Amino acid sequence: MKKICVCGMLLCSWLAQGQLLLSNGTFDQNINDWQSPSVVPTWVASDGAPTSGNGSIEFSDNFNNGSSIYVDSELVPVTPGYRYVLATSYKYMTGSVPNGMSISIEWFDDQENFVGSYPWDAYFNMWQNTDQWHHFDQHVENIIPDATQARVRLWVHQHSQGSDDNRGRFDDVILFQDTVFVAKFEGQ
Ligand SMILES: [Ca+2]
Repeated sequence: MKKICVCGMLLCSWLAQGQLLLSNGTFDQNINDWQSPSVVPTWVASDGAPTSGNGSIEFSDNFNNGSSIYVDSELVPVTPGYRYVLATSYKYMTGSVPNGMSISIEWFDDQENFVGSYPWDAYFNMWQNTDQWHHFDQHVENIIPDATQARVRLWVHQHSQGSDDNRGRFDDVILFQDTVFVAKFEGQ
């Protein structure tokens, strides 16, 4: 509970300063600005993480071949060499726990050419209580010199067998530029 409170304070602080890059990370009214070529996400009006409250995004599949499904945010401007905070709340429900859930950033240049995707180690702890909201956050450095735009990708990883649903719910997704300038580019 203490961690949730701290997170809530930080989110409120960032919201007040207008520094959040994603236009709709709280899903308070809808899931606008998020899309996916692989699944149809749904808006959950009656559930949400404690910080922003009701309104969250959910998607699922039961094509259990070990593949993954995802939903993307809109493209937002980022600055090469800077550090970013990547955070979200997540939840999985009894009877439809996915094989895994994670979050990553897709990086693009000025022309919207894809230039990279990482971090790949941002897998959530799936050994916590079901039917409860949990928090994940991580620092990510923009180490690609041409990466001036980015989008957040929310992942649900499917089981490799069986017919169970893999259902993941996300809320309070944050991409935020930290004040730390890193300037440590790939290959340098
Ligand atoms: Ca919410």
